[in-house]
Amino acid sequence: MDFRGKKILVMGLGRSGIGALRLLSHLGAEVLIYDDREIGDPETLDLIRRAGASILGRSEVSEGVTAFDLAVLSPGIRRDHPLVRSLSARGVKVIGELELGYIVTIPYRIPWLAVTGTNGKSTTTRLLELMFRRETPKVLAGGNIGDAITQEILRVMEEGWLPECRAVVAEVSSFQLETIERFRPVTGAVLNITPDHLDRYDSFEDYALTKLRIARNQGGSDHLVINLDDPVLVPLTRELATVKVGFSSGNPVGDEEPAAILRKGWLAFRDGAGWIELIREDELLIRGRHNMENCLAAGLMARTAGVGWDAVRETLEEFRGLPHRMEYIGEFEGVRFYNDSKGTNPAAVEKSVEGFVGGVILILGGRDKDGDFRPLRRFLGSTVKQVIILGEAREKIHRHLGSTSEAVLVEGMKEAVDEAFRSSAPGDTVLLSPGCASFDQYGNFEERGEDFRRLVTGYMERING
Ligand code: UMA
Repeated sequence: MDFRGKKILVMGLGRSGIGALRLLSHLGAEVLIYDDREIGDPETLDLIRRAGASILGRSEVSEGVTAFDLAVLSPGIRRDHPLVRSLSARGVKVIGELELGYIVTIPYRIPWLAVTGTNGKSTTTRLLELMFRRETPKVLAGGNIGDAITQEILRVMEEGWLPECRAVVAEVSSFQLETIERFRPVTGAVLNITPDHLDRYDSFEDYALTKLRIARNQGGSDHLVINLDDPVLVPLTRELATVKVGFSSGNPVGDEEPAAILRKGWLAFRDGAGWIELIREDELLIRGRHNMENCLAAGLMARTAGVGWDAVRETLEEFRGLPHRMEYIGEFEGVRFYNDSKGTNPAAVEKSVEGFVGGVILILGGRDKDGDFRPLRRFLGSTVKQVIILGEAREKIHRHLGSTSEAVLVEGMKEAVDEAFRSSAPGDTVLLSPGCASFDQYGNFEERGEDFRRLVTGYMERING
């Protein structure tokens, strides 16, 4: 598509909107912007001015005075937003920022590898990017992981190596997949599907089917890496045209042969007719069954794109985890501290806790996203010796945990960390894995994780004098 001279409406001016605005203006489009909030900060206003764009008010978008050639939606804006509905009703084509990035790269024939799933997306995306990077610096990565994909595409364009780019590695969310049209990764992955974002979707099924849109345009020459242990995901992939490549860390639900498994402490991959025991679980720096699944998925994706075994193995050996995702903070008097602030739903907490054998002091809580915490009961008195529950959802979580006497309810992070230091003994693990959003007390999960890290390290320093 030639964007020159086209009138394009960018809706939402967060990370995705800014990426889309900059890319489109670089490609010669006339960009108009709409955001529900008033855009007032000087930096953003300066960016808009430099891009030659202008901001429209609600009525200017809804009344149809301007004939837009295209509208680009930020993932946080729902498709049933009144303005999106009015645009669609007027026949304006509406695509998401991910789709925009994809169509801009079509002429360059760069293979896209895309990771989705409820949990583990960012770790898997980063692992896959690092696997490529062992072989070439010319790999482009971004998406839901943080750097908008359009932003990265523009950077690579400006640096002049887009035509030689070996691969685009993208983390894609269900929100982004809602608004794709031509998006077709040569390799996709769906890591798992468990309830999340139920405030956005009509039902869990609706959410699950949105995730599967990653394979919507795939054909017989493309690959989809799937978790064969996932009872929701496996049946949904039965009719797909793509080549399915499965991994399993324990209990496959169907009869498909896995191509990568966690077996007797080894991460093993099928290679042709045989199996390669690539690396032992205890040689890795990251922990937990979910992380092993991320490693299997990233390894499989890399192999479909021709990355060598050495690159896969070396990456797995050296990877220390992402900040706020089972990030190891340190040890104090025999107690280890982990920051898993990104664990914002109960399923993520389960996976994180499963990485330990016992002695876990679990810090839970925050803003509830209609989560079901009852499955966590099975850990009480076994893996988890104490639960510290904070934030807005603390009463509900406590109820879901059967009002256990192993719980302590506190207001915020400071009290939670004080309590954790007070009640831990050598050999224990203090794990912040909240199972909730952070917005009751923080701007985002990063701020929450940083607060935890700061409190823990501050405590250690004070006591060490
Ligand atoms: N806005 C409106 N109307 C609305 C909603 C939002 O005008 O109804 C405006 C806001 O005022 C704001 C802008 O849109 O100015 C924000 O857009 P956005 O919510 O799409 O956020 P971005 O900053 O563009 O960040 C998005 C992703 N956010 C969401 O999907 C909610 C980021 O994922 C992603 O890193 C970024 O694009 C770059 O690709 C974050 C996320 O929470 C990490 N993702 C969810 C998740 O992982 O669970 C899906």
